[in-house]
Amino acid sequence: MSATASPSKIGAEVALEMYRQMTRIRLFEEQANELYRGAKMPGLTHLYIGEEAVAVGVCSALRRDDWITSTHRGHGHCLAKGAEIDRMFAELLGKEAGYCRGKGGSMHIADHENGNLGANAIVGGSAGIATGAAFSAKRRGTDQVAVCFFGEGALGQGLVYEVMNMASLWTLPVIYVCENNMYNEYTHYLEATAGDILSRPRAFGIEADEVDGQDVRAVFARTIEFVERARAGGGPAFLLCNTYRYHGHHVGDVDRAYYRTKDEEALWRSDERDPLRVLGTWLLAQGFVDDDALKAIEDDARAEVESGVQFALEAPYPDPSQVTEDVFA
Ligand SMILES: Cc1ncc(C[n+]2csc(CCOP(=O)(O)OP(=O)(O)O)c2C)c(N)n1
Repeated sequence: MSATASPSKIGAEVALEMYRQMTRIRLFEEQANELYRGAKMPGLTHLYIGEEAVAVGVCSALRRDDWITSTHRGHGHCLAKGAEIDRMFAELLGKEAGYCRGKGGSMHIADHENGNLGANAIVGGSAGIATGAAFSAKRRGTDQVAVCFFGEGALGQGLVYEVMNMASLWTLPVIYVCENNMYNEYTHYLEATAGDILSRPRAFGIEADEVDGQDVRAVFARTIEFVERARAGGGPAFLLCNTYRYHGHHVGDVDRAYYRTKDEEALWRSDERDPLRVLGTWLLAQGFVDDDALKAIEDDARAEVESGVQFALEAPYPDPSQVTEDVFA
């Protein structure tokens, strides 16, 4: 591990920005849940609460012109890569001001200006897009890097292995970030994923490692190393982040006792594992902040979320005449 990448060397400015981003994501998601519960959002959504350190740790290691591809649980990735809260809410509510002019919704938010090539409702689907972006960067001779976020459920999809094979053969600048929140919908991953996860990328000659996905500093430090290596022509990498989703598979999955226990949920929500608490405790211990400063960050994020959702609720829907625009068949 290089000196600059060591978690203990991460300075106050970077750590505080990561805390701010994780807080924004947490509060955005809580508000998205309220929109669903208040029947103000069409359809449903998959909350990222509990996993914030993965998106923020990874995206903090990227440049704006680096790419990401995301999943059905993608709000955290979009925000961490630079999306604005008001346009995110507008997209969730199907409004014209949204990132896809209201036609994408929660599971299809793309934000090319910030390097987000899009969320994707097809499990594993975005692996091909990220690998293609990395291929494009290599062919054009840029030093951009692509990151592919996916849940461990995508490890059952053949596409992921086809593209890892190509990425290794062609030394592509792509990083596969597996967010193992332990459940594929309502099934524990050990019932669906055979053997050792890291052996899979390693079989293709891809450098692979795992980190505590609740510790944003650990995620950030390892990602920086992989990104620097990929930028310098060192090829693909695979980062397994062990994490947990606090809520159900989607917002309607409220009765979870038949597939996981309340004790397990409480353990992951504890001060020792909650990603915001883990970073907040570290910031306080380092003397970088006091309780008031953390509270101020939360207050600012809450105000941003409140004005963002108000903007979206009041924003107009697209005109019906646009219904066939941007439709490809
Ligand atoms: C190809 C495909 N198969 C099945 C589904 C239905 N489905 C949606 S989410 C999901 C589970 C995904 O689990 P995981 O990849 O671990 O992500 P997580 O929800 O845990 O973030 C499934 C099976 C789908 N969207 N796409």
